[in-house]
Amino acid sequence: MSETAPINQADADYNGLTLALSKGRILKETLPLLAAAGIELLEDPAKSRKLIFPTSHEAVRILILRASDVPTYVEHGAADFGVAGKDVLLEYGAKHVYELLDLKIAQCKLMTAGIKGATLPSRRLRIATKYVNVARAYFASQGQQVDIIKLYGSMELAPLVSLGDLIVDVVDTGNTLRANGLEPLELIADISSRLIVNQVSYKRKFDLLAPILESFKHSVGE
Ligand code: PRT
Ligand code: MG
Repeated sequence: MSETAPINQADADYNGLTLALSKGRILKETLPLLAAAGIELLEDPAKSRKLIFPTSHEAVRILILRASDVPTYVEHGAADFGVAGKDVLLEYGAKHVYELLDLKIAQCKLMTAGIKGATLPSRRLRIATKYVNVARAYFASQGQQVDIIKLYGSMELAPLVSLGDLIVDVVDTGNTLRANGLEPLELIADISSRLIVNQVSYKRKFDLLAPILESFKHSVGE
């Protein structure tokens, strides 16, 4: 491992490993796993407008993306590996990547939620969510046809202004639901973040990847 990162980490013909992460809780909870694998950010992404970050590991650079873009970068090989919530993988599908490891971080639950104590109407329900595919599949599995209203965020607001009868969202402490007079209803899936790897990179860059994967496995107790 060299003292300073080589300057070619931002080059288009970069030949090392590119790791895709998202800002926020995934970045925060992935940092200790990276440190254990000898990978440290040289700069704090929270204080930078950069999107490509060199690391202390000369063969690893990090991309900071929107959480929902991580599987796309890995699928297309723009990143060799990445960390993505299972909710994102379920929603956007990630058929062409290897889901190698449950990192057991950023844990939460995908749930339905609605106004506390409210009785649901007997007509076809309207579901406000950014998880349109997950929601459709879940209600179909319950034998229920629903209308989906696609949102990009702040799902908790929707039922309060009659935009939908229920929401589908990830819930951690439940504080956000409670603060808005909502309650969690049905569990759709337990969620944690997964390590995903591009299928070609897994073969071509196995020698570079293997020690990092081993370290991650060790860190999460597998
Ligand atoms: O924020 P952005 O639109 O860019 O994307 P994002 O919201 O998907 O990213 P981020 O960083 O917020 O979440 C990344 C991943 O973390 C998600 O894909 C989940 O796998 C996981 N995760 C774990 C969570 C939560 N816990 C969580 N609580 N993602 C979002 N939340 C939200 C939740 O929707 C609620 O609105 O946080 C809010 C607070 O939750 P409570 O229940 O603790 O109040
Ligand atoms: Mg968010």
